[in-house]
Amino acid sequence: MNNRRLRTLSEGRSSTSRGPVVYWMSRDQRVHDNWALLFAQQYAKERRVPLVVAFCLVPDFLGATIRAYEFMIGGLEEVEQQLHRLQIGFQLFLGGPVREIPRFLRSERAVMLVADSSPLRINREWKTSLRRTMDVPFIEVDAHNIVPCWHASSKQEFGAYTIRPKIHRALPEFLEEFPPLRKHRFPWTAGRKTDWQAARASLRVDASVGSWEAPVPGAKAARRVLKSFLESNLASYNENRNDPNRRVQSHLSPYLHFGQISPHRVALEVKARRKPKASIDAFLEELIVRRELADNFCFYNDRYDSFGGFPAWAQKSLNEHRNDRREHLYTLEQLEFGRTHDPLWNAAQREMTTTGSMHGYLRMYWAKKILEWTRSPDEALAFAITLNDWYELDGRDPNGYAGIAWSIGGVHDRAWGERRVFGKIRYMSYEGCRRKFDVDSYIERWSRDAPAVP
Ligand code: FAD
Ligand code: FO1
Repeated sequence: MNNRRLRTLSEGRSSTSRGPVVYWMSRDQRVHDNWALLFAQQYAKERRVPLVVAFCLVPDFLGATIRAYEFMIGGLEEVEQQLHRLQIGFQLFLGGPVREIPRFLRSERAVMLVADSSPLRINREWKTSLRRTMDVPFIEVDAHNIVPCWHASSKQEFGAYTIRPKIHRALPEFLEEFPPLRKHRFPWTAGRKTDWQAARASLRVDASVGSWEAPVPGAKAARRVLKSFLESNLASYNENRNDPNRRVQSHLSPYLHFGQISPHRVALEVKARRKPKASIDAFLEELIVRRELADNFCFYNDRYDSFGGFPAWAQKSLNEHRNDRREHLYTLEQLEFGRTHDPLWNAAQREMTTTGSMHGYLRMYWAKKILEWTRSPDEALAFAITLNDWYELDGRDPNGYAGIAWSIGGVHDRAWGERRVFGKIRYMSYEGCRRKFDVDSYIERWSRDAPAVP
């Protein structure tokens, strides 16, 4: 494995213990195509010791509702079954990693801790606390990005145009086939089957979000979704991806968010198709460049979810327009229930609340209108993040924070012509949407079928 995918968080002391290597899984919730697990197995094999995957189920996470947790837990049940067949242990903890992981390492006399990587603050704070207590080597592996985030760039990038050449230069080195994960020859005998009912009962999350059309979770389902995209929609992706009525996008983002499928695997499969080039290039631009740009933003900018994280030109311009008169002002509740004067916005909100996923093109319009209809850019940002993280199955993700910061705060964008409330932030209009797609059909679709939000 390419050692640039990992970094040492703590040297620790080497020990002669026969205890396991522990992979603390968090962002990359899959067994196959997972560089963190592959690295952990390689080390466990060299030491001739068992390998255990530990997952810490926290009772609440950044506003996630029961929908997101159900999707995640469904995927984790599959992880446990697959690991069992490979003689790799699985241990679920009901509680945070800062308490659970050091205890587990001590009780098992573990020889190493391996973690996957996420640029979100909560994940980094967990790691900072864990480092302090660690007396075995603690290794972080970027199993989510194709080009490891710390290797792609050493600073916050201005936009896609600055990170794109760096990523494209590094792809030949990193976009390689995965080796297989093997049946582990040194089984961990202390494990017991997980009580998933107890796990569900331990959650303290909002369960009142109403019924919805839940996608099937897990790695196998993710493969089916990918297959169907490759066969039916990839060919017209370039032409139709911005039309919310055609629904040609991959619908992979919830699986990617929870790590149930690796972006690296998706890229390999898409590249293998070879044709049509325009669609393949357009899709890989989103999957690799835009997605890894979002990770770069959160990795190097601690204020990725606040006004202070916007570029200086955007802060200045938005500040100059703070006192502009707003034609419409809505509360969080009015927005949540889609009670604005704009039927397109209400329909998009309904698509999100009923399916857990709004079409990508409308996400931009949706967030920009929140800027237009709230009292300040800070309030707009807070409302957009709250709604996105409550309802989107793929929410609570660097892509979400970057997408919202792009829409409201000009992140990764440039200054545009000055206008009321927006200042120099790029504007989007209802009429502009009309020119792009059949707005009436979209409104009709999401007013007719959608059950009411409770
Ligand atoms: P496809 O078009 O099939 O794209 C494939 C993959 O490429 C996506 O799954 C995603 O991983 C990546 N991708 C696509 N567009 C972008 C983009 N603009 N930026 C970064 N990566 C991208 N994405 C999330 O994953 N979670 C979010 O919470 C989220 N919130 C957003 C909020 C706003 C306001 C905006 C403007 C964008 C947001 N996005 C978010 C990015 C994008 O809209 C979604 O990733 C995409 O719509 C998901 O659908 P898909 O998987 O069918 O996409
Ligand atoms: N990561 C964990 O390690 N434990 C959890 O209990 C957990 C819950 C969770 C719920 C919703 C969600 O969207 C993400 C969640 N994650 C959890 C984190 C996730 O796997 C990612 O690391 C981050 O969201 C970054 O993409």
